[in-house]
Amino acid sequence: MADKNKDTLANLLNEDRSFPPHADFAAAANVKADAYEEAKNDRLAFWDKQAQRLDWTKKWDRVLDWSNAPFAEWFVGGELNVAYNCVDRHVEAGNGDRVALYWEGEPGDDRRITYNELSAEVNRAANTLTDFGIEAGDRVVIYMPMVPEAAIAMLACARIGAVHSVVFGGFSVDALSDRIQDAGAKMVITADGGFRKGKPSGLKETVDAAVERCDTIENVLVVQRTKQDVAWTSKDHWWHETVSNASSEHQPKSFDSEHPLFILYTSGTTGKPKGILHTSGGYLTQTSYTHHAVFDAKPDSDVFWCTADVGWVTGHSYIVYGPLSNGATQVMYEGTPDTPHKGRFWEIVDKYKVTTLYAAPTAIRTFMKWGDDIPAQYDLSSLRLLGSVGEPINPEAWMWYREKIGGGTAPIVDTWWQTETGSIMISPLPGETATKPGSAQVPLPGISIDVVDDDAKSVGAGGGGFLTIGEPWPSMLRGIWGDDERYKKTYWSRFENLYFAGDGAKRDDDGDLWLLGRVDDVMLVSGHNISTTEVESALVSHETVAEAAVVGASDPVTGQGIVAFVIPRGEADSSPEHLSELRNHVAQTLGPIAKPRQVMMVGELPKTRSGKIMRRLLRDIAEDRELGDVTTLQDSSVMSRIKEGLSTGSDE
Ligand code: 6R9
Repeated sequence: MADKNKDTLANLLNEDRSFPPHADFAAAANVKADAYEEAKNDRLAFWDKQAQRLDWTKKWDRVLDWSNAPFAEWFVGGELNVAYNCVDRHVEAGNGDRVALYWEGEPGDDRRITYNELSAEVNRAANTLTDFGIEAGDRVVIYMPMVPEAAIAMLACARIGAVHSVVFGGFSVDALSDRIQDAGAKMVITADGGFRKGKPSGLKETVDAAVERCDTIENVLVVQRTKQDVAWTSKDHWWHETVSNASSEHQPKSFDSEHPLFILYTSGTTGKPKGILHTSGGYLTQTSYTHHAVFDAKPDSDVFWCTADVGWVTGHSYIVYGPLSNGATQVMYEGTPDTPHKGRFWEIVDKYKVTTLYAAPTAIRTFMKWGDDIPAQYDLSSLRLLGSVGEPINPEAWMWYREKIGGGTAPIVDTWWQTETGSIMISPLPGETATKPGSAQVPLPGISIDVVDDDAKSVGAGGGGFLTIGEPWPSMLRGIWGDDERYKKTYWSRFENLYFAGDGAKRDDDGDLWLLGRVDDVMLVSGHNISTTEVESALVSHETVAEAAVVGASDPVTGQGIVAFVIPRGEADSSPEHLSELRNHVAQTLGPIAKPRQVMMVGELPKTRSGKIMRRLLRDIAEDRELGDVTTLQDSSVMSRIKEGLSTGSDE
């Protein structure tokens, strides 16, 4: 480094707004300040207590075995059935008539499924899987649109101890067949297609092509959703001709707490996707507890809506396992937010009187761009709590969410976690924490997080560095499927005895945590490590900017220069004066070191299916290189549109 800058990651952004929960919310909150104290006094006793939220057929002997670190075992010796916990026990408790899922199709068709009905359908599906020869431990790949059968298929696997691996319904033949092969799956559950952007979008043909390359697949179960024409092979079976005719009686077996529950592939930054492995008892304990604590879940009055796709970990933990283990009533929506019109989400909130909405910053920024008048046309007064996940939420977008969606009163929980962590790790407690726009704030009770420098030393208030997790947690990944060495190397080798999450973070003067993006994306400008998040948030705080992505492009003078890609809020103004104003705005907000070398106006940004900006591809553009791997893009044609429409402003 050119100068003696000691900070691992610069801390540039200051935010002093803070919003305590209102008194009524605080008084009725599920979890209060004493939980932190309790967990601090005895972390394992705290998790022992949370595991009792579930019904176990055999009690565990030990809460944690960490003797084979970094391979954890939680609730050792305990046995349970995950699907029983998510379905049957609510029926047995007398809540069979409660709606489990309000499902809304994109074209406007809808279904309501009670816990009684969910139980019968999960049982039928479990019997069908067994008829197809699926046994405990076998892998089943689920490649589905957002229909109730996706959740039912997951629960049916869990019920018989089969390991599901959900693959995003938008992935290509290559991506699907790689995952089937890596998991050694015996069966695929899919659909003819799903409705997206106003038309049927086929899935079956992708499965056909993938299955041709995978001889481990014996049967393919197909839900009929769009009724489009599909090719048929001897391995194919319609859901409505098999599952619908199966018995609705099924006796659940108990499985070991450490029995594998699912594999979920994450792309990682490079190379072969990693099959993140999760097991049963610990995973369900923490998803159940966090849904209860972070979303203040009141199952007899709340309507919870997590807008994630089931193919993302967020859909696993906060559509399926967390909420259903708590007996929640939920909304599930098939389609895109702008079909048939841009008020679709708010129409759904209004229709089902949604109380708790959990969405990604990318969606919130898009709504902000579409304008305040759209949500204003709907009655959103049922909303009492809002959540955010997937990326840092810019303070400006946070304020908009609070004011325009939350009526200026609903608390916002900004929840940090990963596929690997299985459940939420850092978040405000909505009845306790005075929330700050843009900060995920504090580790949940029972979770130990630290921000450290290169030498693994805590950075303290005001410092920036690497986000790490100190102690094992119940829903942690148990490894990478088939590759123990890669697990150790990826997560446990950077710092001794610390899990390294790959994210940068800082602590503010109150000790609250601010996530700063992936450390791979950090920009090195004149010897200072500058996070993408802070520069992007500074840009979004300008009234003309809806969304921004910044990257470091190599620069002969400064090492790297900051190049910003900006989506305008209203009419695009790419005049040199305006672009220069944006650059100066960043310099004024964060200091001259963070001033972008160049600002480009774009119509869209390259994103993954869960809405994360793929900065690596923008770096290729900024450095005028050929594009790298684009297979995990949500929309693979976006890059050429961005390149065509570039309008640039800089001093040069
Ligand atoms: C749940 C999920 C994990 C990565 C994570 C981080 C980013 C997620 C965030 C956040 C800032 C938040 N991330 N939530 N960054 N604030 N509230 O997104 O899992 O798809 O595995 O991604 O997402 O960079 O490391 P996954």
